[in-house]
Amino acid sequence: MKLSLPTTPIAGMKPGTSGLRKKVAEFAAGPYLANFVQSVFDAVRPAEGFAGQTLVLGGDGRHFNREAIQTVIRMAAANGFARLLVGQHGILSTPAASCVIRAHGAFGGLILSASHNPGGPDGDFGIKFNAANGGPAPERITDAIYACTQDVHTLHSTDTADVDLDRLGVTPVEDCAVEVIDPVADYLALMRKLFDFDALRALFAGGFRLAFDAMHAVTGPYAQVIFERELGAPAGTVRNGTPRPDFGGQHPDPNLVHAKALHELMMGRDPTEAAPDLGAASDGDGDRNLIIGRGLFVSPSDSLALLAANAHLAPAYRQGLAGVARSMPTSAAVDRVAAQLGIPCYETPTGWKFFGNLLDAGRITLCGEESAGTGSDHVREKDGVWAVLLWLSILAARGQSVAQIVHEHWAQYGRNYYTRHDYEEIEADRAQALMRGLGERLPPLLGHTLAGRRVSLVDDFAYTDPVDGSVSRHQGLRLGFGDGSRIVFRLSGTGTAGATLRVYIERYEADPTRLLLDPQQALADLIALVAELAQIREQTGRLAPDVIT
Ligand code: VG1
Ligand code: CO
Repeated sequence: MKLSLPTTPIAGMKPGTSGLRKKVAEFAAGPYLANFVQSVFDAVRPAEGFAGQTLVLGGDGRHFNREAIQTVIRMAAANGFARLLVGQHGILSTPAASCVIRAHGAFGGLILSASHNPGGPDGDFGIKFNAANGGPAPERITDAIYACTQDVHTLHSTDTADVDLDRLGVTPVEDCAVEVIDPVADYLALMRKLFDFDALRALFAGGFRLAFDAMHAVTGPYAQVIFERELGAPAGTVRNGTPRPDFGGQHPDPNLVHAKALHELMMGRDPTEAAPDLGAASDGDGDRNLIIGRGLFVSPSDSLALLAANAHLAPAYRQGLAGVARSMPTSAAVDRVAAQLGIPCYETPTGWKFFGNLLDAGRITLCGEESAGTGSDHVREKDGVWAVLLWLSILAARGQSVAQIVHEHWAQYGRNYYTRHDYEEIEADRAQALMRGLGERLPPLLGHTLAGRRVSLVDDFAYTDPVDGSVSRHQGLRLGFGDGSRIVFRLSGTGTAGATLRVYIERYEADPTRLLLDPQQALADLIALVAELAQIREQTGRLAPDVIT
């Protein structure tokens, strides 16, 4: 029986960089989740309702995933959807959800994930709405959802029993056909179209070794099917491949701190195993990729540039790229490739939702972020496993090591030395004060010389979407120098405790004798300048960043 349940609005449900993320305890309390889900439906419901429409549903398997899915199933049915496609065991990686939405002409999807945030009962939970193009809702929609959360008074649900998420097949819930689907099938079919699986099978048959760390998160099933079953990589290629609600007690953020074991292995510091040819890892919901060659970490910004320069080696991109895009704090390495290729390069605010219009309009084929996200027009999300397949395709075609390819790239284009320093869980007030202080101190520096460089740009980045003209302001404080160096400050929009300050530092080097420095050394003078300008130690008490990438 359908139920209409009264509720009252709950404050603070404003979606951030990528959906709404809160502590599990907050999400699981009372009608919190239901209020948000109802608000999404209220915000996106067409005049004719959801009759005949399909909704895609799945998550990254973290704590509270299964319970949340049952709640959403009942609410989607009561709100009038005709059909629900739910990943078996409640699993759908973010890129796979995007793929399923597109493959089945769905109205949209709800993805249950807090992505790279910690999981488990004390960790984080999250939810985001993706539209019919398969991409994260643009700000126009997330603003509308937020407005609805402040005015939600009735929850539509049912009193039906839980759907068995482990068994493939269709279960009716009220008038809605709830179909539990294989979460890998559509995605695998798409990857087969984009890449030459025979060439990749030959690569592995020739003894190529990949270490893929799924971090006990959602990519395990995808990576096992694709790398081990389809491409013949030996068993054990995929590590930590079983999704766990607590991610095995680890933090599913593929960076050098949380993927330390993989990094040690690739640097040849694991006494039990020789370094493989390629090391890769993904995050909680499978949209990020970490790439490490034998003895060489590839920064995500460099990886984006390298993929852009070599994408034509994979069948899907043989015709070349229409254009590329990167988020503002991502290094300008890809800009150099775009200039060489004679294609446009767009600079967007942080967060995948800003790439959607460019992809839909066919203006770009490839895009990425410094935070280990890379993707293309095959879906409307960043895609970790796809990025590894593209890297493998390039390695197979060129027959060189990761290090050789990277070094040749730097020799041709020069190197954008790059680092990101994260200060996590700073008290929110202090972080705001620090940003306010910077907002006041930076503008008068225009035209001055700092660290031997002339300050040529100071602003708070604003973006005008070239497709729909929408404007997004306050996307990060930028300090640019005449020689192309940059420092960017912004506060994270994905955290759930306090505030995280991200400082992005970049410098371009063309001198062929100075391409192999340690980035922290190569950027030392700019890093010292950051300390002086931002007064991080004085304002936060922090002596060093929590994470350096
Ligand atoms: C971070 C990254 C951003 C990324 C976002 C979602 O956002 O910086 O580039 O798009 O996470 O990634 P923020 O606001 O914390 O800097 V994921 O893998 O959490 O969906
Ligand atoms: Co993610």
